[in-house]
Amino acid sequence: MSEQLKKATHIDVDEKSKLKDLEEFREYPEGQFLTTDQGVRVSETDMSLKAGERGPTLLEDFHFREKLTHFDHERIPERIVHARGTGAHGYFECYESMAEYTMASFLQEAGKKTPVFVRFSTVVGFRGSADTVRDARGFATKFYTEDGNYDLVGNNIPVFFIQDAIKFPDLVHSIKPEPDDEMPQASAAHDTFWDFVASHPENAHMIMWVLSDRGIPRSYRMMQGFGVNTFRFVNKQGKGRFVKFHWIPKLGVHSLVWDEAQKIAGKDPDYHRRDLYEAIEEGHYPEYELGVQIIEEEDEHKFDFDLLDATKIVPEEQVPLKIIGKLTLTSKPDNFFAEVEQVAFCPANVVPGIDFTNDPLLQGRLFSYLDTQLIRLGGPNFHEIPINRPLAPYHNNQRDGYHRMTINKGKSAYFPNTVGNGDPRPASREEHGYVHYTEKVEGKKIRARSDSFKDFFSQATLFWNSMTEPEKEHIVKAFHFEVGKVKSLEIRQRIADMFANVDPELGRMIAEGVSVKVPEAKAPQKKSRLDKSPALSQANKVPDTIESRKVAILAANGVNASHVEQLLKLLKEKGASAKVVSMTQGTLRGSGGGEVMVDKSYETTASVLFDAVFVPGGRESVEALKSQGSAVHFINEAFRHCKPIAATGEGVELLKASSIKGVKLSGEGEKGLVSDRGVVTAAETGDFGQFFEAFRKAIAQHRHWDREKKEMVPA
Ligand code: HDE
Repeated sequence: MSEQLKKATHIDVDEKSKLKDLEEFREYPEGQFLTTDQGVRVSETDMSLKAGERGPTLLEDFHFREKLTHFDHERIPERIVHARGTGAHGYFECYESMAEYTMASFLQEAGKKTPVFVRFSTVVGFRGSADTVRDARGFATKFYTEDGNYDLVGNNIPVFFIQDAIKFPDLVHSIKPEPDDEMPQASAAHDTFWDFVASHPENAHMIMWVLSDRGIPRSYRMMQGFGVNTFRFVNKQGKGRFVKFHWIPKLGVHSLVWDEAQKIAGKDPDYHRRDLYEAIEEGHYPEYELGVQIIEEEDEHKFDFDLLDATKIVPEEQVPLKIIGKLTLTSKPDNFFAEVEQVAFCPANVVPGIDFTNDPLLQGRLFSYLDTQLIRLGGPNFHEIPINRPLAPYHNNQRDGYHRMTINKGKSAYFPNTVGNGDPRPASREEHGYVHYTEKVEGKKIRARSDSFKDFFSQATLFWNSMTEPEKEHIVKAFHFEVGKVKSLEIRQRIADMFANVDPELGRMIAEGVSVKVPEAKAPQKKSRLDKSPALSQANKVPDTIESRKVAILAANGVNASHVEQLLKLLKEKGASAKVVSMTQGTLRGSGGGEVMVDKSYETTASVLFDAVFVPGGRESVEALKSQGSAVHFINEAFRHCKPIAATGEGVELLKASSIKGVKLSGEGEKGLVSDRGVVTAAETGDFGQFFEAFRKAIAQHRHWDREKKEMVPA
């Protein structure tokens, strides 16, 4: 390689490179004068220039015109899907060299760090819709690598509704608000969507996932991500292998419950966005490991499904995950519009070492993203927008267009040329030129679907069989909600009939909940080779950590301040936190002296915004709480949502005064520590450390589904 070429191609990228690159575009207003867009200082911005104090505004007021005109043009179209989202900067660290499998530069050496920008999103809702709706979540990552930008544009569910991209407009039209009255917002629970589902049995597997707890994540930091489509790794020797991508959150996979999710949508529609940004601000940087499933080309046809069918997973029990690196999110964007709104992901943005497959869903995706971005971002130069600009230098003969920023030097804008010395010139594979994988393809032009794509139910059944009892119950209830909102009894019947193919029991339970006929039991059309895939159940993915969990402490005047203090200290040591919640904000008097600061009143928060509740002792405090409907409701609701609840000393009496039932409390015979299905009580506290450890374990468990049957608790 010539010295000149080396200079042109070699860049050093580290985890901070993109943030440094953005610095050139940041604007700091501190200590500055207000100016027009032309840099002219403005002397007056509150009054327009008029002909006389009571006269008409003059056209020559350039500041007025500029200010209004810019405002009038502030909006751009929202994304057609994934409109509601949030994003963060971070970096990816490679654990071990993957050179054997891929030449992707960011996967060549252990310890190599590459900057990334990630955008999480819901799919269906408009840009201003609530975060906690039932939906799939987008998980899109842009890697700013030495060899150009690589976008891994994934979802939190490993399969998709349809098998062929040509169906995407039909799917999206059916799930978006209905066209006559634009209802409902951010919800699939309406006739057109379920009509679509009933006509497309290939939806069955995805529907099982969306209606499971995966459809209502507790946090973007507690959900998995999947590339969904099968991609290809290609190594330096040109050898290709199939690859599936997985993100695995270090905090485990956790969800909300449906009643809670709906309430949060009103109490804090920004719940997931806030959660992500608060975690980053508090230094709880979200972390996800990258896992890959690598499949040799010779093994392509060894499975009982087609690897190119995006409605199928590759069970981890058949091809284990290889963990190859870690993503850490370390900073919020400085400006939401500039970064989160303007970022443009595209599955076709690949780098040498990563290639496509013939998955017909992927093939359509390769076209659609850039196409939609051309209109959303207003022309062909959106790659120049700071957040989209690669760190790798770019040189080509593309020219002009709206909002062109680059000033291309020289006379030639064509190839080959002699006037420009032949530059910019194509690079060989050795010079990191992208060479498409040489796959042999033959066939007739035909609009058809391979027979290998026609098994619609076996993996939906595998998913169902892999769920624990509570997870199954949640799915059935979700069907009752979604299909119960469908007005057409005929569509409801078609859905019950369709899902009887997944499991006759499931078909029966759906039918019974939405008042249609129980479908006749049918023999399964095709069975998956596996009976169960334990990797599919969230219940098998619970790490022993309470990092970044939020606990509410209910208190009033006369609270045992020492218990509050001890809990706060111990939670902090474990990376969790707590807020004191009371009738009004201000300061509370402690029982043995001292003061406790109130963080939130019942007006400004609710149990649904916490992971757990603690009621400290203090006779006067607990007597007050017992008479406060809001405090009793707080306990009932947390119990109904199967959250950990703890109480010390007189605090146990608030639990007794609430409607919770079916769990053993301290003081009923036993006065010491009692821990029963997530309710941890100690009427006589004794060793606070021991009490805390029981509470900590209950929080790490996240939810205590074995209490769910007691949901008669009014809340
Ligand atoms: Fe997308 N998808 N999609 N999608 N998708 C878009 O591109 C599309 C699919 C995904 O945070 C759009 O810039 C087609 C699967 C994410 O900016 C659009 C098909 C998966 C995001 C588009 C699919 C995704 C999008 C809308 C099937 C999981 C948000 C705005 C045939 C692997 C990215 C945009 C962000 C966004 C098309 C299916 C993930 C219209 C045609 C499967 C995370 O181009």
